[in-house]
Amino acid sequence: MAVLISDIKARQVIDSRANPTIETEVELNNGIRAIYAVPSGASKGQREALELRDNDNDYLFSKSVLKAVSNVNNVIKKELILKSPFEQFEIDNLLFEIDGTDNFSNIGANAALSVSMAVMEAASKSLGVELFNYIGGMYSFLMPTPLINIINGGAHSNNNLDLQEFIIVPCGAESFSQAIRMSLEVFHKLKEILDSKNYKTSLGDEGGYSPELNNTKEALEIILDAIFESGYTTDEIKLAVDVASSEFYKDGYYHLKGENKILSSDEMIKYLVDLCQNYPIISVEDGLSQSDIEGWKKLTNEFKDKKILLVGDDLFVTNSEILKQGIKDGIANSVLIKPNQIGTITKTFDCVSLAKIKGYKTIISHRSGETENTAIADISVGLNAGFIKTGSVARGERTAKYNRLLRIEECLGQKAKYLGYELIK
Ligand code: 2PG
Ligand code: MG
Repeated sequence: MAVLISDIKARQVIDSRANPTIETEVELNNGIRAIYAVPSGASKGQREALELRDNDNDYLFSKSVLKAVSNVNNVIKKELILKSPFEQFEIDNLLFEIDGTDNFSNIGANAALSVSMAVMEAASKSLGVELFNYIGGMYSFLMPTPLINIINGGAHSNNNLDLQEFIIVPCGAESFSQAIRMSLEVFHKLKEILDSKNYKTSLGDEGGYSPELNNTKEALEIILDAIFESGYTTDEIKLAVDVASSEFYKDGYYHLKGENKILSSDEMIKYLVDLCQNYPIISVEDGLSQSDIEGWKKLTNEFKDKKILLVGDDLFVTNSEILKQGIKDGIANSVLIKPNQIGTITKTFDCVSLAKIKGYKTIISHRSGETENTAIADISVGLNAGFIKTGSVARGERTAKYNRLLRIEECLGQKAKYLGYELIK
């Protein structure tokens, strides 16, 4: 009997920021079922595919997704019933055809992605293989080096920190599980240090601490203290930042409110160069705004001899067309990959493939508003992506991904590789 999609049902559920989101359940005619719930960003790129919200002032602060739910149940479902779940490419193309635009501005990228991912998961379950194996087959072996966000600022917190994410990267670990162990130790030590200095240790949106520190350097210094006091060196644990600078770029200037600075593009580049000279930073994400392309060219040139990832998130929005242009312009050297920025898993893979062919590093990423779903963990291994960014080592929606990776590492056994710093050198 051919395996076919027999039912599709979407509903409204909750994300980690107490906002409504869409989840879709796909059922196959062999009884297999799979669910995917869509995450949501706070600092979104301007050119992301459309996240359809109802904008109904009287209901759930305008954030309900009932139109997206209805689009799955009433528009998409009838087109996909009796299709093979193994034809991911056709299914994802059909989603674009149903929508009629290239950014899902009709049915919503949240509606589309919920279906695309649930179909992929149903197909892998139907074959009885792990999702990462379904994605990458025998060739999947690389455990991602995690970028673990332990201090939250910017749009993910209500403190004064201008930069959005202060991250540790356990580059010197020998395995993914050792990388997690090191990160847990630093995370606990950081709490002790913050407590001892009477800073709040409440958690921000991505599970990192959200202390009232005054500026970027203070945040980096205190993380370094936590690394050293945990008995590690900066050869073993490096730092990374997500500047998320599009959030504070206005009228051609970078407004660092917490630091009370207004910087031109050139000054912002200098600010980043100085940071990287003074701290063991191996990755800078969205160092400049998505609209400051001339600045990006200079920034990339400035960093050309440094072993530092310059990551485009808002800059490329997981869109291979936009990435293609960026490669032509010679900007950045790495790309953040977020499936909900583009709306289907096929398009997500397109972007990863292009990046790899062109020598850009790939970091598979969560969103700040997450769900319990763990597919990005499997995607990171399935594609041998190299890196994953999925928040801190606290809060269930973040630990779900790390725990899934711990299971995958065990499942890969001897075959699992963790490259850490090798990926950057
Ligand atoms: C980012 C992400 C995830 P958001 O900017 O990289 O960390 O945040 O989901 O809010 O866009
Ligand atoms: Mg980002």
